[in-house]
Amino acid sequence: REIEAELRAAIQRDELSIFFQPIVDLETGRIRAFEALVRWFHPEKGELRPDEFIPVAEETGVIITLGNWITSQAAKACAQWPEDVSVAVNLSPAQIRAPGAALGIHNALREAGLDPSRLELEVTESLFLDDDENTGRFMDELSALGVRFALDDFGTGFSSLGYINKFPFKKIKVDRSFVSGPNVGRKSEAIIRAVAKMGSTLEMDIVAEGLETVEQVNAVRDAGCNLGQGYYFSRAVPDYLAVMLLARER
Ligand code: G
Ligand code: G
Ligand code: G
Ligand code: MN
Ligand code: NA
Repeated sequence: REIEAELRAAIQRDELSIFFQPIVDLETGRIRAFEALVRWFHPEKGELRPDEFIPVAEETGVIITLGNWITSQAAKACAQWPEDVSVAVNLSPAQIRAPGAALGIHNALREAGLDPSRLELEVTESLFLDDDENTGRFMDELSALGVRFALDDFGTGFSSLGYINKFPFKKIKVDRSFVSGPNVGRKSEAIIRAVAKMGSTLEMDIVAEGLETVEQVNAVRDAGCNLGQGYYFSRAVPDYLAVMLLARER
């Protein structure tokens, strides 16, 4: 496929870059982490969003090379931040199933000189539809090093309470469909509240995603979420702006 070759070349040509969106402590307002979000600045097509090329990368296997590169870049950026600020990287299912998957993560951490406890890996519910055993091994091995796992897009897939019970997640990211849109109301609020209660009992962080207004921030804080992410705080920004956001609050 043409886009596959283009994607491989794009990595070489430096057309990809990682942007960083802050994840904020809802009590203190301080940045606790940044989520790494990849962007492709195509010479002819302009800015391509991950939805437009991550699926191709997954189908063609390019995601392994691409994913290792992203983790590596994210770890290097994080190594420049204050020690209490982490970085979160999205993992595709294929990256976890690949032989030597954990090794790619180890290498990225070692190259960057980053403490594993500062890396968070985000996996979505759909990942767990197959391959339980590999997934468990991968997560246990990295958890033993101190890497933390977040269950992403919570509430969008098949119910994930079984995953929370079975796998060592430290964080739940409540999908933005619970924060804004047609399905937000008394029910969604009760669900967030229940998830947050469970999270605090299990000593997990609960992140509300897609926060765009102060009313939404207040609502999810009242419902018990301890972290928030969304345009209300900041969009994903280039690494030099991430550093400036951190400098401004310290
Ligand atoms: O960046 P955006 O804002 O458009 O992200 C869209 C989707 O692409 C999200 O679901 C996000 O998880 C995914 N995504 C963004 N960056 C990466 C990445 O580095 N790796 C993988 N596997 N998915 C990513
Ligand atoms: O699926 P995942 O959560 O990994 O990806 C995050 C996606 O959500 C990215 O596409 C990012 O740009 C987008 N996003 C981040 N904050 C907001 C927000 O406040 N509102 C909306 N609509 N999208 C957001
Ligand atoms: O660049 P970013 O990943 O933040 O954008 C995610 C998607 O949301 C894109 O499709 C973008 O056009 C759109 N978007 C960008 N800024 C905003 C915003 O402030 N509010 C909403 N609802 N959508 C936005
Ligand atoms: Mn994510
Ligand atoms: Na998400």
